[in-house]
Amino acid sequence: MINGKRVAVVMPAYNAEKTLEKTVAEFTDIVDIKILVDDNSTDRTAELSRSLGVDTYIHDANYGYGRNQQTCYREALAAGADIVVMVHPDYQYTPLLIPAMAGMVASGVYDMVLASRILGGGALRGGMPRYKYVANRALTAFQNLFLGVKLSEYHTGYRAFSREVLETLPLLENSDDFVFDNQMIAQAVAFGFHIGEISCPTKYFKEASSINFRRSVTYGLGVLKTTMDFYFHRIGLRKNAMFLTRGRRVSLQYYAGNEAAVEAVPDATQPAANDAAKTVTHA
Ligand SMILES: Nc1nc2c(ncn2[C@@H]2O[C@H](COP(=O)(O)OP(=O)(O)O)[C@@H](O)[C@H]2O)c(=O)[nH]1
Ligand SMILES: [Mg+2]
Repeated sequence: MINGKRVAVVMPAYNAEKTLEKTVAEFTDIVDIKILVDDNSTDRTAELSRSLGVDTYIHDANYGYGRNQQTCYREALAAGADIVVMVHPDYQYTPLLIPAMAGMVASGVYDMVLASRILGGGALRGGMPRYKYVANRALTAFQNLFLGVKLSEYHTGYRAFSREVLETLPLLENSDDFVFDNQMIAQAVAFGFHIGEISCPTKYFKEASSINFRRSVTYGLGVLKTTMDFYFHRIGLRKNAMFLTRGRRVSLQYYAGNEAAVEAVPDATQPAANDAAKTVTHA
């Protein structure tokens, strides 16, 4: 709790077994709700998550990082969160900054907070590959120009949101892939939310990064497209559901009439039924 507001931390996970425990160990007691969504990992991420007392949801297929976040936010809203912080379970960003980020949202000054690896200048020292750094700076300059805001970077995976942001943005119109993160910032700008930044160190090591050069190029092209989608929408050339109030949003109605969507998985090692992981299907 901060300022009487319930804080949820959500972790979109894929094969995070080696780094999950270290990540969760840095959660402080302001965290009321802990959620992990396992995107059909091939390792023991979900079992470990459950044993650490984290509410665990398992996708019945590998739907991608964007779809994973849709489940994360839906479950955080369902659990009654007022503030939601996303942190990656790969220990790339320290969870020690969760209270600071959640506090900025709880203050009411910001609706959304990004933990920037560029502010403070630690990205290269933390081992960010040079080509990623250069692309980050160039894409950031490009987006600042077309989105009309001034952020130090758009590509961090460490963010905090107010409940209102998650209920308002049409997140179901976004990509299932990594560019989801970028689309979400463009949407927040389009809907007039106030975005704050905080500096954050980053660490690049084997388990913390699976995005290779090819996937980075796909992501970069997606960022360019997102920027143009935003711009064309804004000047009225081509409207895009991603930026419309009637775009599809994360909704708790998702499960209504679709009981098969979430099914409790019995687990012999967990006597209490509500401790069991749930399987989530997006069929
Ligand atoms: N849901 C989902 N998450 C993924 C997938 N691949 C990676 N991730 C998660 O996305 C986050 C970012 O990926 P990562 O490889 O660390 O990217 P990088 O740190 O930017 O190089 C990590 O927390 C991963 O667990 C996937 O196929 N599905
Ligand atoms: Mg990573």
